[in-house]
Amino acid sequence: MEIKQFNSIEAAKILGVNVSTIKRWTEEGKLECIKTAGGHRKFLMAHLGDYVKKYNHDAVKVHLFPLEDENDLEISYHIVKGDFNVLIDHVIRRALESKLDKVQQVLNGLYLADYPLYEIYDRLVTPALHRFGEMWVGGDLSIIEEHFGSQTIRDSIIRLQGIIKIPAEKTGRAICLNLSGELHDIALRMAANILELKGYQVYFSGQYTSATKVEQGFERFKPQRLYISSTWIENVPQTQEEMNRILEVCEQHGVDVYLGGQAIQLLQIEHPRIKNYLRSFQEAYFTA
Ligand code: B12
Repeated sequence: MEIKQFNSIEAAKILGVNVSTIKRWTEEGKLECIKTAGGHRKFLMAHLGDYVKKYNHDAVKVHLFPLEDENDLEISYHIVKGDFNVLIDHVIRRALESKLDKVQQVLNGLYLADYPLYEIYDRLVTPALHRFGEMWVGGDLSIIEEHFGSQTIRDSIIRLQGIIKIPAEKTGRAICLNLSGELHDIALRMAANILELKGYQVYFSGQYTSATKVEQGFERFKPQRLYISSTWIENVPQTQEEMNRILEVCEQHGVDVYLGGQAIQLLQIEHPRIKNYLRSFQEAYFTA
C-alpha cells in the first residue's frame, strides 16, 4: 500500500499557512512529522489529521478548503499531488449525488493550489462531463441523473468564478454565445471564465442566441471578439444559414471569431474573420 506523505510546502498549502509556520509548529510539538536522513520534514496524513482535530478551531486560515473529516484530508492530498484520475472519479460521484459543496471543494482547492484554470477545465471538468456522456450512452445513467450531475458541475463552475482573480483593467471585450437550438453551455461558461481571467470584459449571451441578437450586441458593446461554442446541432442547413449571417455581421463590425465544440465540424466555416478553432481551454487561454 502506498504511504501518503507530504513535504512542508504541501502541508503548508493544505493547512493554509506559510512554510515557516509549519516549521514552527513542528518545533513546538504541535504538528508531528518524520525527519529524513537529509533533515527534511515529511508529514503523513495522520499527522495533518491529528493537527486538524486538535487545533482546527484555533482559527487556522485553511487554505484549500475547510477540513472537516478524513475524507477531506484525503481529497486535499490528491489535489496537492495532482492526481486528476482520482479527482475525476470523486467529482463524478459527488456531482451525481448533487453534492455541490463537495464538487466545489475540488475545483476551489485546485485553483487555490495554483493549478491553472485551463488545466482544471481540460484535465478535470471536461473528462468528467465526457464520462457522463459515455455512462448515459452505455445505459449506466438515467437522463435525470445526467441532469443532476451536469447541473452540479455547471453551478460549481459559476461559483468558482467568484474566487478567480480578475484583472481590474480590461484588455478587450468579447461576446460568448451558443447558436439557436443549443442547450450545451458548460464549455462556453468555462471559455468565458478563461477570458475574464485574461482581462476581457465578457458579455455572456449563452444558450439560444440568434444572429439578430448578435447584431444588436455588436452595436451596443463593440466587442473585438466573438466566441461561439457548438456541441449539438439539430438542423444543419438552418444553423449554417445562421452562422453565415453571423459571419457577415462580424465582417461589417470587424469582429474576430473563435470557435469551439464538436458540432462545429458539421458546418462550412471557411471565412477570413475566423481566427481559430479551439480544442482546449489551454488553447483558449494562450490565444486570448
Ligand atoms: C451535459 C450534457 C447535456 C445537458 C446540457 C446542460 C448544459 N447546460 O450544458 C443537457 C441534459 C441539457 C443535454 C441535452 C442534450 N444532449 Co447532451 N450532453 C451533455 C454532456 C454529458 C456534456 C456536454 C458538455 O458540456 N461537454 C463538455 C465540453 C467541455 O466538452 P466538448 O463539448 O467535447 O468540448 C470540448 C471542445 O470541443 C472544447 N470546446 C467546446 N466548446 C468550446 C468553446 C470554446 C470557446 C472553447 C475555447 C473550447 C470549446 O472544449 C472541450 C475540450 O475538449 C455530453 C457528453 C459529451 N461527450 O460532451 C452530452 C452530448 C453532447 N449530448 C448529446 C445529446 C444527443 C443531447 C440531446 C439531443 C439529448 C436529447 N435527446 O434530448 C439534448 C440536446 C439539447 C440541445 N438542444 O442542445 C450527445 C451529442 C451527440 C452528437 N454529437 O450528436 C452527447 C455527446 C452525449 C452522447 N454521448 O450521446 N446534454
